[in-house]
Amino acid sequence: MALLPIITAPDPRLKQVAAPVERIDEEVRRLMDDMLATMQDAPGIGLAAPQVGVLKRVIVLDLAREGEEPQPYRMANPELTWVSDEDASYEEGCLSLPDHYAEVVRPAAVKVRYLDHEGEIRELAADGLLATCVQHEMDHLDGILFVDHISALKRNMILRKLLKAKKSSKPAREHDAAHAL
Ligand code: GNR
Ligand code: NI
Repeated sequence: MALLPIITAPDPRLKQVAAPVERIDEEVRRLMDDMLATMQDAPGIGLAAPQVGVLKRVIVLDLAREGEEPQPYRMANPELTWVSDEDASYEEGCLSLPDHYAEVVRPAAVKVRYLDHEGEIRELAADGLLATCVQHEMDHLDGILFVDHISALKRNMILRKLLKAKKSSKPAREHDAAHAL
């Protein structure tokens, strides 16, 4: 299993709509496994393919804590088949918006239909953090980040800081790279 580099905002690839997977083959299975390894290493509880630069409708999730039995979900072409009327608010983070957090309101419970790593159609009923996380991951497939659900004021504050962080870290990396030659 390989660790894949995680893209951080701002990046145009995080704003694009990902394409459905046509069939679950070895390539998709490897992507799912590499994404799970990348997510666990980060560490995170979910990861969407666009975050590793692959514009396919593939997400992975695992809410198990360290020391607990892993509970990995591998999903291709996930679709919401039901959302609750009731909403819930969670403080969300995102590996593509490092070190920034905000309360996001979403449906409290959902049902998701998807293809698993064997190409079987499955349906997951989720509530709590799992419901939040699966909706957060599915948003990535449509180019939506959690900051798109909060006020423009908070969103722009976070995006400005990330842009600044990117600008100031780039020359430093080139400098390091030059010395490594
Ligand atoms: O690791 C993650 N934690 C998290 C916490 C609250 C709501 C959503 C998430 S998903 C995030 C990993 C990530 O960026 N997935 O796209
Ligand atoms: Ni995210």
